[in-house]
Amino acid sequence: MTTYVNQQKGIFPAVCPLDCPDQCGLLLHKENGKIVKVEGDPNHPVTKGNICNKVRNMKERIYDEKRLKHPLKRIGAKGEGKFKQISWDEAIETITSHWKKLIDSTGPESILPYSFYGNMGNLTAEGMDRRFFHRLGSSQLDRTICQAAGTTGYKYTMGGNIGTDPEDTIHSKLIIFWGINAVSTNMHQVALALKARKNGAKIVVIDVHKNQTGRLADWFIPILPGTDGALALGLMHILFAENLVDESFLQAYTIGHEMLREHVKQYDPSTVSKITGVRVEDIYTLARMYGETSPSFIRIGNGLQHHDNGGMSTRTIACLPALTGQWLVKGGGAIKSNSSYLAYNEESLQRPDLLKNKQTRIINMNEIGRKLLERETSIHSMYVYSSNPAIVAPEGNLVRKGLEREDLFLVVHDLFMTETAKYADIILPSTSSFENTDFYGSYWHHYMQIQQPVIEPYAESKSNVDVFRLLAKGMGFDDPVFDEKETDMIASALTFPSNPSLASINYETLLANNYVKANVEPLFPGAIPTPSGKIELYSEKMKTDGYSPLPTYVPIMKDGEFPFSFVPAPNHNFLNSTFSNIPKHMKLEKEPRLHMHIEDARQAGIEDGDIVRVWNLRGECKLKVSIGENVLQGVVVSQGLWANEQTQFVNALTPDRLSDMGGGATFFSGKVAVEKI
Ligand SMILES: Nc1nc2c(c(=O)[nH]1)N[C@H]1C(S)=C(S)[C@@H](COP(=O)(O)OP(=O)(O)OC[C@H]3O[C@@H](n4cnc5c(=O)[nH]c(N)nc54)[C@H](O)[C@@H]3O)O[C@H]1N2
Ligand SMILES: Nc1nc2c(c(=O)[nH]1)N[C@H]1C(S)=C(S)[C@@H](COP(=O)(O)OP(=O)(O)OC[C@H]3O[C@@H](n4cnc5c(=O)[nH]c(N)nc54)[C@H](O)[C@@H]3O)O[C@H]1N2
Ligand code: SF4
Ligand SMILES: [Mo]
Repeated sequence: MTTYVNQQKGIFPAVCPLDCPDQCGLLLHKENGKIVKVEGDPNHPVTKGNICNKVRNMKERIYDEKRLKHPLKRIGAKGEGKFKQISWDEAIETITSHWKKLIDSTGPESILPYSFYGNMGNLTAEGMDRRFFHRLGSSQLDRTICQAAGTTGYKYTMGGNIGTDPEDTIHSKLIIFWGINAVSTNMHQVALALKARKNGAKIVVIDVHKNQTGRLADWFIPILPGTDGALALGLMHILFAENLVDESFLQAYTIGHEMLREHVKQYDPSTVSKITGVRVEDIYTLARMYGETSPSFIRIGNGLQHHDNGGMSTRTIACLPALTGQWLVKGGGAIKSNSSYLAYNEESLQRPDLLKNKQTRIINMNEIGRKLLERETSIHSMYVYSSNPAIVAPEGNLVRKGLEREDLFLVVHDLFMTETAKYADIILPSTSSFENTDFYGSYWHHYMQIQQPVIEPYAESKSNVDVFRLLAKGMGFDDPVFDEKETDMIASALTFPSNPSLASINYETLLANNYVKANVEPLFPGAIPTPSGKIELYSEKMKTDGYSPLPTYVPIMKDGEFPFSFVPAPNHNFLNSTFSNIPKHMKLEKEPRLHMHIEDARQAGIEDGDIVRVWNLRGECKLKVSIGENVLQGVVVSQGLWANEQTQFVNALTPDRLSDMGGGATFFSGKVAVEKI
């Protein structure tokens, strides 16, 4: 079946595996059995032949000399990075015999899986691994590091991850990028917005940092971190006061609009201006622009979600399109995530029945450092795959201390010797996605896609699916689910009548077409999957869950006595910490900077290009300052998760507090001091 691998030369379809909403269709050019070029599939309706620089240069990563070639066993001290080569047999035997002993002495819950979406393929990221850990009865991981707060908040309003079809946004006349650095993180939404702009659309960007996306805007609105909910409430105040709402939509498709109308009276523009740093006249202008322009579209990003109040902010912004009836207009509405449209049969893929109704404990991944250090939590072994917690997790110094624990048996499966792998007892080499079979669903566009292996596994590397098969064998699990072929796993995952959007998506249609669009029915009239079946401006469920049932502004936490809000966001040429070790990508990115307002710098006697110490009670790092007016006073921003330099380790400073909803991360709600060295 898998014929691509055997062909030495040709052009083969592929999917970008990275954790990026665009999920591009790719073409891999092969010569002499090796990938020589990666390009965007010109026929893919969303990719349209354009891909980002990161992935155009992907072959640098696939064939980087530093890729792990064999399983390794630690011979030096924890974290020292000294290892010796071992065989797969020895690796699996070492892991499973250790785990068997642990299960006998401290029980299966002393073992914790830790993973995220380093590869978005469903079999790789949440397939065979889930089967294995369910069968093992280990602790489970709550995978909250990315968009958990916003997902929960959006769901209270809209019922699920449902939003506008991005392909329709070429019809929009107003596009608001709200807390998203789309030029770097969702470039095809930018391409669609630029098309709309040619037809007269305005692009507004609301962000704490005037980065590439802000610079592209027709209007950039700077805002203070964590205050977006207040701005949205201020807009609602004006929309109601000036009769810019769509009364018939509110009547037909929402609940709670009368209460909301009263409730938002308190959020007058002058109050909101004081909270957000947005000028009163700008709040009026934006509200009137939003109320008078149709179709209007809001792209809600992760930036505003990574705060103490990220759930409520998202829930609040998600109310805006309902106020103006934008859900009925092609190209109107909002996208937080569209993943519900491509929801597949998780039970069939992940087999939670293998847990046999055991209630195992669940560890929130945002608290991993703290949890590894709590005696009573007693995690004795951690198995890390598709993630790099030593770099990406908050309270980074606690994470490193946890990983250093002499009594923690740590296994890491990755393509590279990551910062996390340096602490491992056993390291396993991973294939890249182009070496595997998998299926992919975007959380932004509406296409499901398939990947068939295009190249041979690199050296002795193995896919996540194959490693979990071996671990299952080693543990003595003879359940047939561990022998199921990838293609059968895909076929049954896509057999899911309860999601009618998948009607024309199955293994065969994917194989024939590489990508197939979901059949998405219009949201109205129909069933919005909230408890009431309507958009919930007032949510009884929120009240039951202990929140204000109406959208309400709740400030972020105090976080010590430090003067600056610290926003360490992603950068353009890395994907989280992925590519931060690839020379080409590092060169393109040059070095991390700390963006600081000119007035703040003047007061602290800091000049452009100075190296400063950025610190708080959690840790410190040293960064080169860029002075300007790209951030408001009182805010400093640095971009990128740099892996190799201890001094540029921004997550040493970030809090591991959980957000208001969904147990989400609060990377951007921390405070720091900045001083010249
Ligand atoms: N090039 C590149 N692309 C990526 C990634 C990457 O690392 N690099 N990561 C991928 C992943 S996993 C994700 S989740 C997405 C994330 O991509 P985005 O959704 O764009 O989220 P962030 O980049 O975290 O933050 C977006 C913007 O929010 C701003 N921001 C921070 N706090 C606030 C606030 O309180 N209010 C407002 N209005 N803005 C705020 C930041 O300055 C930043 O410009 O991107 C994906 N794509
Ligand atoms: N300061 C700060 N921290 C952040 C963020 C931020 O904005 N600011 N963003 C957060 C967000 S939104 C996210 S999603 C997380 C992301 O955090 P992670 O998911 O940990 O992301 P990466 O750093 O890309 O690490 C992915 C790892 O998976 C490996 N990998 C790739 N493919 C495979 C595979 O098939 N098998 C195996 N076994 N390994 C594979 C890669 O080599 C890489 O080392 O980071 C979070 N951390
Ligand atoms: S990282 Fe995003 S934009 Fe770049 S190729 Fe992958 S899906 Fe496309
Ligand atoms: Mo993410």
